[in-house]
Amino acid sequence: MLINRAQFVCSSEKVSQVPRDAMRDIAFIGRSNVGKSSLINMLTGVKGLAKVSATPGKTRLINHFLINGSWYLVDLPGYGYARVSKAQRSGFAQIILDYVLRCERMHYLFVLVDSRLEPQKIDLRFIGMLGENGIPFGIIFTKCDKLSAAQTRRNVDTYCRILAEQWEELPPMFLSSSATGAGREEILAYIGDCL
Ligand SMILES: Nc1nc2c(ncn2[C@@H]2O[C@H](COP(=O)(O)OP(=O)(O)OP(=O)(O)O)[C@@H](O)[C@H]2O)c(=O)[nH]1
Ligand SMILES: [Mg+2]
Repeated sequence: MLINRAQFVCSSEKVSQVPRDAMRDIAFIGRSNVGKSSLINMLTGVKGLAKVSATPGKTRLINHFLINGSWYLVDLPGYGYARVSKAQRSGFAQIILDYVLRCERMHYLFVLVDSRLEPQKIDLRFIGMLGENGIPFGIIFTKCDKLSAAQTRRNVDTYCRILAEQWEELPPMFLSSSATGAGREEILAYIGDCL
């Protein structure tokens, strides 16, 4: 999959406002600050296409980016943002649930998890919810430039072990770094297959 053209189309406050055309969405979700927006910029090769911030909670809306005039990359708000109330933090915002569970445009979802951390409860709950609802998804481990390859591998193995306790079949998994571009080819090839 080659990306020749990437353009911002719209930010939606609600699922009722997302584009209504027949093109498909490939969406990115994960905890606030995990690197969703950075990954969209890395994949498209367009710096600043999706707004990145060191402060969690930057992306609050559903952002559609039209790729090659024929499908969309979708940047979603993060979950688990620490500066909201505890009740909100441990739950998933309605906008996320509406889009992920009910928006028929969504063709495939990538759940981003921070490769540096041990499996986080909120990610496991989110992944569990996707499984229970039959949502097609893969996992992208982000910020792989931050640890040694061996340590990243150990963390991914731990993740697989934890998931295998609940699931017979593990989802597709990818390692990425928006800083080095690692994972770009694999992720784009997989998206190409999905579409
Ligand atoms: N070293 C490194 N830093 C990264 C990488 N990806 C993202 N970051 C940094 O992590 C911070 C958060 O990145 P964002 O892309 O804004 O994260 P997000 O998941 O979109 O965050 P929200 O929109 O707040 O949910 C920024 O400071 C990025 O520069 C990566 O692969 N490597
Ligand atoms: Mg973001």
